[in-house]
Amino acid sequence: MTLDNTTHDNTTHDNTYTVTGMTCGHCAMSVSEEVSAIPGVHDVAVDHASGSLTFTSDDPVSREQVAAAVAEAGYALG
Ligand SMILES: [Cu+2]
Repeated sequence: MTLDNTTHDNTTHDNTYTVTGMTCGHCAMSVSEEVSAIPGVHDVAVDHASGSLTFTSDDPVSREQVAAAVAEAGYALG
């Protein structure tokens, strides 16, 4: 594998959202699993108490993609 720092964009993107309707750690786990399944997404952190959802991504991820993943878990973006 060749590392080419002149053409490869190593920038990671920070993403922050609010998820509504989560009541316990299991809810947070479900959301985390669905969001983690989005290609290029890493370091997903979900806190059910505050509703916070944060993750990093290799490429920009649209709100629609996140909303779809969260909906798959049974919740919605705030
Ligand atoms: Cu729950």
